Amino acid sequence: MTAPLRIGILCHPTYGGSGVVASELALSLAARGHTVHLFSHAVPPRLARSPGPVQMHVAQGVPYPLFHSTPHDLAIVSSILTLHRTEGLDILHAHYALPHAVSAYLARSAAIADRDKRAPRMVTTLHGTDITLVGNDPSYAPLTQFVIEQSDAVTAVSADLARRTRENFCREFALGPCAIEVVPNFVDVDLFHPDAARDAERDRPPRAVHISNFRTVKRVPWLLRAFERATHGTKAELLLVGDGPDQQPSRLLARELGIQDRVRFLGERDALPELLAPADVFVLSSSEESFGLSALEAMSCGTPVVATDVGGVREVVEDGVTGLLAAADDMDNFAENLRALLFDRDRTRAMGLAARQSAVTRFAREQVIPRYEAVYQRVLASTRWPFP
Ligand code: GMT
Repeated sequence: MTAPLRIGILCHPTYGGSGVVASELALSLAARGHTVHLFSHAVPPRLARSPGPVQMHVAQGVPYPLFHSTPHDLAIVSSILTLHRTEGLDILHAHYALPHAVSAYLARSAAIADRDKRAPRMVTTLHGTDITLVGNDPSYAPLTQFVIEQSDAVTAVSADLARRTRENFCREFALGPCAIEVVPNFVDVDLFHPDAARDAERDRPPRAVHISNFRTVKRVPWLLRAFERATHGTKAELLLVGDGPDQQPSRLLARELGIQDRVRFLGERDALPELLAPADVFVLSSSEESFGLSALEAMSCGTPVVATDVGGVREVVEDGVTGLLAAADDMDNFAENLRALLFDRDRTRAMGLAARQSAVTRFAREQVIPRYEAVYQRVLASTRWPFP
């Protein structure tokens, strides 16, 4: 346990991914005695259902006819400044480079302009598409690079993401952005537990489960085709949890493939451990995936993973031990892996035990949170420019 700090966390209020990581981090830091403020344009669902003592600042900004959309990222900067000028903040921790590292940079710059010797230090955590898809688009790339370079510390959720960030964004002359530290995502292994739901239906058909935001990168239509190939002529079922742009097209495709009776679209749910623990397999078919937080939550529930071998997925899922991986363009292999695990309960059980073990020993929340605290302590001890 380190000395209590005043920490401001900036994040997207998403149902999954970085919104979950930021909310769980905020709650864990508060439980460890830090004063934690969370800034977003809405309350992230994972925070909303917790009684933890995190102070939430919803900054939405004022709509004005000149604005095409309300700039809530600027309202977040003002909200941070108001708090810093009254109560003080030691750390600003931005999750997902855009726009949060930009907001943190602006808030820190304003505090420095105040000639405030206690201007907060700025930590940026890169999550994935902020580097691989959105952040490296020419419309944002120079800004992404700038805020990476201006951060007092940068962390990435996998070694693969750190490598890709270095390749795409690190310049020789910069002050130290290449020292990107890998701090992996984490899981509450008590909440995401194999006993989260006892399986009453002993004789039910084999079941796969998928959780995502149904964006193109998750390739849910591809998953439906692979599932059909793996389970043709069987009663195996697929539960799809979450919502997003590809949900409606996927419903139509399930009908077209004739699997509509075996595929259920559950929408966004809070009861994730109860859905993950009884499943035989968790499936993830992304074309890009820096980490795969849902796969880790499944592993913690003792459910092995069938996934595409992209990005940082192999740092989470050990091929042949805690799950099976296939090349992203190899649907035959993916379907073969899915069939192999869905219809061999002994093998699935053995891999599920290994998955749980891996989650507990490598990704438990208690192991990862101190690594963020160490980053905070390091940047606070640093005398790096531009602090007065
Ligand atoms: O871009 C997305 O689809 C969402 C994004 C996010 O910021 O929530 O997900 C990324 O961050 C998660 C939390 O660190 C990782 O578990 C996901 O793998 C990552 N998504 C991708 O890389 C596609």
